[in-house]
Amino acid sequence: MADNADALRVRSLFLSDIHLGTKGCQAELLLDFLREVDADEIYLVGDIVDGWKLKSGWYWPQAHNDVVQKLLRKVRKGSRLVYVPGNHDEFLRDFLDLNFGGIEVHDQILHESADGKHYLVIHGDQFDLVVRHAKWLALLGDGAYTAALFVNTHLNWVRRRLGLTYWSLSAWAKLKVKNAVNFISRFEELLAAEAKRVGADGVICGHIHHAANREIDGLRYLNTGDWVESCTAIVEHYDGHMEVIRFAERASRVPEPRSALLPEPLVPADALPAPRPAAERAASSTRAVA
Ligand SMILES: [Mn+2]
Repeated sequence: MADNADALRVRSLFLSDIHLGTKGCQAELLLDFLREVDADEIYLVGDIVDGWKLKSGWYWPQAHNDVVQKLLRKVRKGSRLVYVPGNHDEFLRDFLDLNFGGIEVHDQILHESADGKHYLVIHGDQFDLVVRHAKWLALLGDGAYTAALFVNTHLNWVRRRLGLTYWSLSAWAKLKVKNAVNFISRFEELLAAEAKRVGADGVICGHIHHAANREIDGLRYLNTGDWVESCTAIVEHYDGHMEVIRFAERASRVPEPRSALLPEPLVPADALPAPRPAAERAASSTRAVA
């Protein structure tokens, strides 16, 4: 069934923030990764194609085509493919709950793992406005929070129709590194809270290009990371165990320096909090594909 007899077979594979159509996309590494992993279900958790960038200048090399072909091939071989759009491919939000030749498109969806847990799968950009204005929204109460979620989505729809660009998280974060670190932790807390609100056991999201597998307030917070900088994915094994795969760390080819290419890293590595203790790291078990 697998393209590659030695491929790692997992129950589910979660990928986000690939940004096909931009020079920063690590399409070659992603192709290598897709050759090594097969999954019953593949979730594309947003910002797979960068529609905002494509509009300002067409960049679509063969490798980007190959990624699309590789994913479609997996569908033909029996994988279920669920596409949850993000802010950079929100043109797909006009086609929600449709099915294109075996590809399902949903704004958000619940994934049930092999061990019976429910995960809210959502890109996460819906919370940008709330994250940035969390303090005064908290003062205004529940209604303001819901309104901000609504405004966030519709404001971007209008911006897109007017040909404007999406508010840039990385540009905003660069103004102040401390902002970015705060943004990440507030984003993580909000997404975990959203999972709780919908009655799920955890959340699987993307958007901030920062892979994670940790517990927040009794909820499992999983972030798929990205294929611009970190080359990470989440896999669910057949026992329901979730794992972050950091492909760049084991790949023989080291990615070229991305300094000149956009999008840029959200937070410089040295600005991030110190690594967690080894025991805790083991618990969230990060390892490369064998
Ligand atoms: Mn995004």
